[in-house]
Amino acid sequence: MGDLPPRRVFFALWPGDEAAAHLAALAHNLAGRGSRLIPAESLHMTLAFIGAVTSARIGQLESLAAEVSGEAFDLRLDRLGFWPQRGIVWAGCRQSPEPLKCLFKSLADGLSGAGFAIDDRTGPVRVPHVSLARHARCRSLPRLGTPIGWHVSEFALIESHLHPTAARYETLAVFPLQDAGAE
Ligand code: 2AM
Repeated sequence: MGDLPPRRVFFALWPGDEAAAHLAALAHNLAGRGSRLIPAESLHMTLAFIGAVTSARIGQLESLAAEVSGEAFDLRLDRLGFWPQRGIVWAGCRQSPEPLKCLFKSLADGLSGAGFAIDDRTGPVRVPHVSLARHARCRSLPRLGTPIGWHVSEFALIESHLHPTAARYETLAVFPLQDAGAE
């Protein structure tokens, strides 16, 4: 029996339907002709991109994520950005919420403890963001009037299936975050 092909996975926060619809509408208004809008059901905030792993290692990722401790929190996206090299229009936070930083740290510690490297192309200073459109050309961005957000009560392990025009994302497992004040 041949080796199974590697699977491309990452951990992410997924918006609820309402926030996703707002973000998709925003993307529609911002991105110019020729850009590739990310559909509402695919919008997400990546926590940690792992990349290609064998199926056997997916079980390991699920076990370490189940050990991650994190608190539920409200995420408010109140800033727009543009990365010209990849033509990405994104929404992010002026200031990262503390529970998001703690969640990332706890997950990153678990990953490095198990020998996984995080491949973060936003650079040494992480920029948590939701990509809204790719291949965009943008001269200027408006200020984001009303922040868009959602209550983050879980994070997920996602598999990315690459297709010629877009990726399709499949949720492999979700991991609940604790409500503040819960025992
Ligand atoms: P992006 O939206 O800024 O491209 C799935 O590919 C998700 O993982 C995307 O949200 C993507 O971010 C993110 N990601 C982060 N680092 C990545 C990398 N090195 N390669 C591919 N995707 C990466």
